[in-house]
Amino acid sequence: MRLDYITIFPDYFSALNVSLVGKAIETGLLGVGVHDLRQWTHDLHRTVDDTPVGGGAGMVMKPEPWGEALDDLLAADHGRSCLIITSPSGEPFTQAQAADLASYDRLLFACGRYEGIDARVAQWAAKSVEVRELSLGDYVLNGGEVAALAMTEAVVRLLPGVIGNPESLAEESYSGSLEHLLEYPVYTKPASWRGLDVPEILLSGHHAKIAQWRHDQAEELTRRRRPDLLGD
Ligand code: J9N
Repeated sequence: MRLDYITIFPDYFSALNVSLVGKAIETGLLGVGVHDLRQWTHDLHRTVDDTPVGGGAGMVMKPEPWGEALDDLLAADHGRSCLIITSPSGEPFTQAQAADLASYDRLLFACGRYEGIDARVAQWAAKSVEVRELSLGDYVLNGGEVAALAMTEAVVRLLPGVIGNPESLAEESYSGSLEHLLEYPVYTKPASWRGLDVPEILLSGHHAKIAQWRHDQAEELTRRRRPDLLGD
């Protein structure tokens, strides 16, 4: 998979060289490009923003640098591509979105700042590439960089060969068999630590009873923290 990011803060993306994503880059499973939006400006001050037409607070990102950046980065054919525009007004990014995006050959993230990118940029881009406006969640960030990094990690770990043991993917919250439940609590050794004991059932060796206990725990936790996931 090929990943490109357009941003005015390229330094955020040094985090991509760490951990699983970093490994995937090293092994050639991933190709990454980080692009400073200001390289597509032409004025002395490398201006990327302007005041909103119609009035209002804050600044809006100008369409011209984005247009030129996308012209350049979409010029070559990279296979099935999706342009992702991170925005608090986007569709919610979910595990299902992550799984879907993992099937693309190329993802291009447009990371906005200020009050957003002039709406014509998404309109123009949609003439030549699939565009998704996605939100990381119902809170406001200063820019799209952190959202793009979070989405990247959620997608990349689903690519074949990135996670050593695919079973660990199937068992977790929001996917596979426990689709609508949070994960049950987990323990490791020692069996007793600072006066706190691992639940006895987990030491019993009764696999069916352990599976039942975990399911009950997951259900109770979900009822308490995320009743919206149960839908009843
Ligand atoms: N979920 C989400 C995205 C954002 C952004 S993108 C660009 C600025 C703010 N905030 N929250």
